[in-house]
This record gives sequence, C-alpha cells and structure tokens, in this order.
Amino acid sequence: MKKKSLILWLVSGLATLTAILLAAFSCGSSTSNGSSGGSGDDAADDDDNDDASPTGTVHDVTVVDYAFEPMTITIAVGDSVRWTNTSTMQHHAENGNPGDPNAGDLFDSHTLNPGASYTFQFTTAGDYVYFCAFHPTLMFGAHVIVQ
Ligand SMILES: [Cu+2]
Repeated sequence: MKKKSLILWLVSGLATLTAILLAAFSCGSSTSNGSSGGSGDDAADDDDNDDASPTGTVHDVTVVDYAFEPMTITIAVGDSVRWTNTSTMQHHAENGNPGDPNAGDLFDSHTLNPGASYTFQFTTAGDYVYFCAFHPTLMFGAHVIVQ
C-alpha cells in the first residue's frame, strides 16, 4: 500500500513537473510565435503598402532623336510617366522651360543614356511643361497634363 501510493505520488509529481515544463516551453514558443507572427503581419503590411504605392497607370513617352513622343501626354492624378530613350544619344527630361531657374524642381531624369528610362509619378493635377537639357533648343515645350 505504502509503496503503491509512493509510486502514485512520484508519477503524479512527474506529471505535474512535465506539465509545468510543457507550459513553460509552450509559453516560450508561443511568445516567439507571437513575435514572428508580428513580423509576418509587418511583412503583410509592407506588401499592402507596396501594392498601394504604384497606384495608377504607367504611361510611356519615347525619347527619340530630338523629340519626345508624344509631345503632350494626358494622364490621371497618381499615374506615372516613363521616359525611355530609344535613340543612340543621351537625352534628358526635366520640368520647366530652358533657362527657367526652377527647372527640374519637380522631376529630373538626369542623364538618360540610350536604352535607359526614368519614371516619375504625378500626384498633383496640373500642366507640366518639360524639356531636354542636352537639346534645349530642339526638345522643349513638351507637356504632361495631369487631370
Ligand atoms: Cu535630348
């Protein structure tokens, strides 16, 4: 009788100890699950942001030798324009007119090498005139009309 109850006590003691250890372990693992779940949520949020930021349509303007095609493009607020230099020389696109001290204050492609492209998203309605700084006497007065 005494031996049996001692064994039962030991078994129940071990069971209790095991339960405590399991609880501690699962507590720890649930904490790490919680943090990894949190970063998973963050990643999901980042994905949402990534999905949200490239709103609108990307419109292509081709930069050919001494011309933007089309010279005037009309887009919606939130759309982007992508200038692609398909010529064999360097071009450029920046807002404003040649000689304007504020030229390039909104967008500036910097040097567009042959084959290179530059994309700018327009978030405010307006009529944006732009030109090529490398050929300001030939490539000016182009427009992005955002409405
Ligand atoms: Cu040019």
